[in-house]
Amino acid sequence: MDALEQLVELRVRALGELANIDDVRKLEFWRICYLGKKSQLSVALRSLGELPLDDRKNVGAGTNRLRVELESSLEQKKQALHEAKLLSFIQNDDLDVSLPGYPFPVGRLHPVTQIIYEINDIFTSMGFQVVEGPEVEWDYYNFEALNIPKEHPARDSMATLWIDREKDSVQRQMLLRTHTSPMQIRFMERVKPPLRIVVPGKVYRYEATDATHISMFHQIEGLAVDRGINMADLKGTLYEFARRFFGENRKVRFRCDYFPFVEPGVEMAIDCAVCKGKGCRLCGSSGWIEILGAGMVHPEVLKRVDIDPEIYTGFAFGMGIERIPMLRYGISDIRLFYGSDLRFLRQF
Ligand code: YSA
Repeated sequence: MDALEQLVELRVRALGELANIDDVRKLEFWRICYLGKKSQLSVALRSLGELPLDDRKNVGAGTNRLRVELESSLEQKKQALHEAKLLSFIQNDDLDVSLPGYPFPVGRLHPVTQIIYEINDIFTSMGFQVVEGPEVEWDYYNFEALNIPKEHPARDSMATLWIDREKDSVQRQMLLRTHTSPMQIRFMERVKPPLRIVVPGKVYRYEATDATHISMFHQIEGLAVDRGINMADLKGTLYEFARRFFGENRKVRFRCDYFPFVEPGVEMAIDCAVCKGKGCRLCGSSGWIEILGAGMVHPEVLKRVDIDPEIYTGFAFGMGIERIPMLRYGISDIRLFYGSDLRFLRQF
């Protein structure tokens, strides 16, 4: 039998056997036998070079044609077996296609992250740019440059977590930032007015926890510096934020406050969502919850970053983020955000 006759005989045998196969395991044996590396077809292809030149072209083309035919017959058979199996499942009632599938767990953003994005959106729509800064900070940026030198009583209001305090020199002491205000300095060192930024991020304080205080929380800093900025711009911006975030009907209160890096300084509070201003555990019976400190940027702070306070003025604010969703949804304890209780977190 010459090579071409052998191919014809191989084709009849292979397709005949394939037609009788009725399960996937046997199909794999068939594949190895007729298309595998040691199959008659592969050996024939490899030994083409040994044939006389005249036969080589015909036998080569025939072998390749047969390989393509066997491969496509294999695919068709696989598909047919698969469909037959599915059909038998349905006919024997082994498969109920109307059953619901397995639930696929989908993650979501933490409520505090969702709130940060929402606040960012409100301020960016008012022309503010979002920037971020380091959580491990130098004493200089966290305190000194903000008019809070060593031994200043304002340091006591921000119980600080220090890093390697003893080892470092006085100028180079490191800490976990107690507020986002250091980014005012860092940004104004690099960028000169006009400027408008918000800075969201984590801050740390060595504090006892209660319903409204925790030792790691988030703040968002705001800073706007330009010619002719005044207190009305600060109040207008914060009123607009409160109106867009909490709605028209919530009450907002401004009171004088002291921060060494502003002059004058204010605090802003919103009426308590839990007791509707009557007084409860969350608001310490006052009916109000303080959400931010703010004021006009102190001239000394501007001078420190080479901005002339005779030409430029600015306002700044620092808002505690966790207290914002507490006010909006009436959440009575700040610790719920970090308790990892999915029953709480899944509500947002
Ligand atoms: C003031 C003036 C400016 O021009 C700019 C910023 C500021 C704010 C200042 N840096 C600051 O941190 N003030 S603050 O100590 O009163 O904190 C600001 C807000 O953070 C508070 O109003 C409160 O909402 C939140 N906060 C403070 N301690 C907290 C806390 N939230 C949760 N847990 C704590 N322990």
